[in-house]
Amino acid sequence: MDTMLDIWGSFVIGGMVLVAVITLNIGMAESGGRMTQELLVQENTIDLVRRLEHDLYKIRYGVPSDTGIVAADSASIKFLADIDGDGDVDNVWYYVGSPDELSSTPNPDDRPLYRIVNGQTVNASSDGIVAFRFRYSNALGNATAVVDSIRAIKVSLDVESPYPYTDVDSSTYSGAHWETDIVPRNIQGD
Ligand SMILES: [Ca+2]
Repeated sequence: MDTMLDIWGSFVIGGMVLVAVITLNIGMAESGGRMTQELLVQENTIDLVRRLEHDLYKIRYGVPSDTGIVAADSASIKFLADIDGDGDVDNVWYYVGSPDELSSTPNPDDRPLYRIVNGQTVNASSDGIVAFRFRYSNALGNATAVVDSIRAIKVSLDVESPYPYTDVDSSTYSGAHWETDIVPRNIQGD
């Protein structure tokens, strides 16, 4: 019960901050086209970050063994968690693809972020991620690549619209940057 309160508490606080940011940006938007693009980018970013925070916070939740994170590097993370709370442990894998995999969009830099749960691609994102990075730290706050030592995960991402501002020029894209630190409760050691 405490865990659920923590999760919803962090969503509500995160949501309030994002609403404030969106309101500010609406006030500053110059043209209708630009505003629509920025809103779309921000909505996509919010959805993506919520999903990531929800999943990563649950690492090793409902897992009877000591295994939480299975593999981790700057572009991917594999972990065990009962992410949907149905009593069965799930295998979750996030990884960033390459821009070649989104060659259908005019933006030359956007790339997909894949979310694979139990071998099936669920909610794969093609939301205009142009940069994405996981960073891991141990109990002392130092960077680590040892999966058993990881206690916190920093996610940073840059998102751009898939299409340029057609009413301004053809090489400018709406952008948003996000960084979040996630401290999954169930990998803090005993
Ligand atoms: Ca499950």
